[in-house]
Amino acid sequence: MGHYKSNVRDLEFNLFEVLGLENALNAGTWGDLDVSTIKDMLSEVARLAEGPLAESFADADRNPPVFDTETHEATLPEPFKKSFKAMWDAEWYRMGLDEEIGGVPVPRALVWAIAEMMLGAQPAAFMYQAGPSFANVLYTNGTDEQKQWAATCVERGWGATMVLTEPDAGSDVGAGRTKAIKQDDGTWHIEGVKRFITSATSDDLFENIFHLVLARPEGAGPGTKGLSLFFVPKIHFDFEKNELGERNGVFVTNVEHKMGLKASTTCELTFGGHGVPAQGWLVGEVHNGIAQMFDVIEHARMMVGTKAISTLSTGYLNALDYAKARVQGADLTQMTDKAAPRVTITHHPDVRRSLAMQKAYAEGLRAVYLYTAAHQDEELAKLVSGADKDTAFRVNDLLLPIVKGVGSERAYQYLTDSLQTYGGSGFLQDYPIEQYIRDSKIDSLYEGTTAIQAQDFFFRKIARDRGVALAHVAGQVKQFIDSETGDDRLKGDRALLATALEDVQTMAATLTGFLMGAQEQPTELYKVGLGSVRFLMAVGDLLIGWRLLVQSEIALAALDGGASDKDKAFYEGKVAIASFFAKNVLPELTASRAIVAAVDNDIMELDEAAF
Ligand code: ST9
Ligand code: FAD
Repeated sequence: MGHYKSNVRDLEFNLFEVLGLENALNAGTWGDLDVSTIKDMLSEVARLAEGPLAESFADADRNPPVFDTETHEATLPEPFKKSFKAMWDAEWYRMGLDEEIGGVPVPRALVWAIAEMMLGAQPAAFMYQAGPSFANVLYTNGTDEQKQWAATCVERGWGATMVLTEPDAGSDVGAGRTKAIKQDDGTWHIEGVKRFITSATSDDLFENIFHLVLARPEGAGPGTKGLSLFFVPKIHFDFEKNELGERNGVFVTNVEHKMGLKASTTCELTFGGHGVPAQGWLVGEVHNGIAQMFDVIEHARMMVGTKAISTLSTGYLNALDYAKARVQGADLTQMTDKAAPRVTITHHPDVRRSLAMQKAYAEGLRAVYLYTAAHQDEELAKLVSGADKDTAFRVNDLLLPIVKGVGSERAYQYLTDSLQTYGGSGFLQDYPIEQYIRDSKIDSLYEGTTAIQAQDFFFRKIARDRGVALAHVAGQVKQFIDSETGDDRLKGDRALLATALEDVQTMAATLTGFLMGAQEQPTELYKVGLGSVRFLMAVGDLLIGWRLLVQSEIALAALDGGASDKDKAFYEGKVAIASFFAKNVLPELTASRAIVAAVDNDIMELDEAAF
């Protein structure tokens, strides 16, 4: 048995009992896909994830890729390549792609449920599998000819990268200096050095790699709006003859040594620095690079959040197994009786508290990412929240920084609780948790750091949206608070949720006040910057609390209806954990509200020397 523990029961619960996916299947959008096929798919992926995909997880960490400066290529460990091949050959990457490029239409919530398990088992392998979904972005944004290329990329199984970052352009993508020079034949020569590029070398996993590169055409304006998106293959390809050609002038010039996620190559990529031009093609023949690249980024941000959440889930399930078996100390009520029987550590209140927090965040965040995914399909969004197409799009946009920003921060935070559950053993490489922690730290960094997610959330997804999506989601929370189902058993928790909603709405109003105030006094904007991560995390807690209580209501009904013995513990766990979260976490939002209300600029006025 490998390190990875899936939670298929919870995925099924979310998809069917909570989101009611079965009702959307009748729309016909996804052919004759039915409930039993979906359940079969989930168990098939779980088998793959827990088995061959997870198998090389630790080995790939201990024997990371080796870079050869002569060939500009890295060698990946063989066991990792075997795991990758097992996943690739199963062709799950086709799920959700456009049919015209070889895809299979399925609901996005299912795409991400499947992705969750692969990401938890072997995240680096999943990331090497980006080719088909990046080809889909080329398909959506490309010219008719480029659409054909996209189909070829999938058919021939090419790898892919997203290429934004430069040494002086990280969060500030618009500071990028990589140039694009137009050629007489309509193609472009790209010149510059990019860094931190994931999967830019991948041994012999693929016959070719296509890079989606942001570069600035000569004479274009500053900032992100002056960037254009280019398709740059590693090896030239004659799409008419279907033949590989010469090496293009884009070379990997370094592979980083990292804290975790070591099997994933993180590369410096040099364009046009080796005597061969790096030839690129302008995507869609339009200069709209940042918007096109955000089609990739939105997928990648969802992927990163799901990766983090999946890692927390397997961390918790591993810790739970350990806690059930580890005997240490006596029950607290018998602490003075030195001869009292020794108990498993699950008997200790503090271990229970910690396991409950891990379970609440793992399952609560899963519920949030799947709710978000439900808004990536018109049919399901309508059923889940009554959102029309436009609202569904906005809700998805609103929730992406929660999935990515809150998912990554909370996963990392509570994985340290999973490690703590093991005591000193957690510090050892005999167990997977220390690697989980190292591998998941990156999730709060790439694809926009948490600070960037928080600003995106407030400035773009709330203020610029004029609060439309936020009001829709808050309306859904309010509807739940005001409903009577679950009777008295949920009354206290609903009251806690009502206070949390009010706290979040007040925080949103406070930050909006600072934003308005900035028209008169620009430094008021600092207050938004000082409060925005706290606000992001608070909204995350509100949504987790809400989705857990929705689950509790469904679980109570199932228990009242006489759940099978097999399901009873599952539902009881749902009820207990929702209530635990409501009582132990939601009240903290009242303190956050007070802190945000009292934000001042003292720290901004402090001389740097005083730090
Ligand atoms: C990276 C990669 O870190 C890490 C991992 C790679 C893994 C690859 C594998 C992935 C596999 C995925 C598979 C999925 C499928 C699975 C299926 C399996 C079964 N939303 O605010 P402005 C646009 S890569 C949409 O003025 P600034 C918009 O066009 C590096 N669009 O920004 C806007 O124009 P307008 C990642 C947005 O001040 C324009 O940008 N690096 C959004 O110029 C300008 O907007 C980063 O993420 C949005 N949220 O620039 C950089 N926001 O306003 C982080 C902006 O007219 N930095 N646009 O609509 C930022 O995000 C900055 O805020 C900034 C600021 C660069 C946008
Ligand atoms: P900086 O932008 O220098 O940030 C440093 C600190 O300052 C952070 O805490 C940040 O939150 C804060 N900060 C910066 N600006 C602001 C601001 N305006 N407001 C508030 N706080 C701010 N890039 C790609 O293009 N493609 C890839 O495939 C890719 N893969 C990666 C894989 C790995 C393993 C790593 C480490 C990075 C990868 N990246 C990739 C780059 C990644 O997206 C960037 O590292 C990230 O966007 C942050 O940029 P930076 O490292 O330059 O940090």
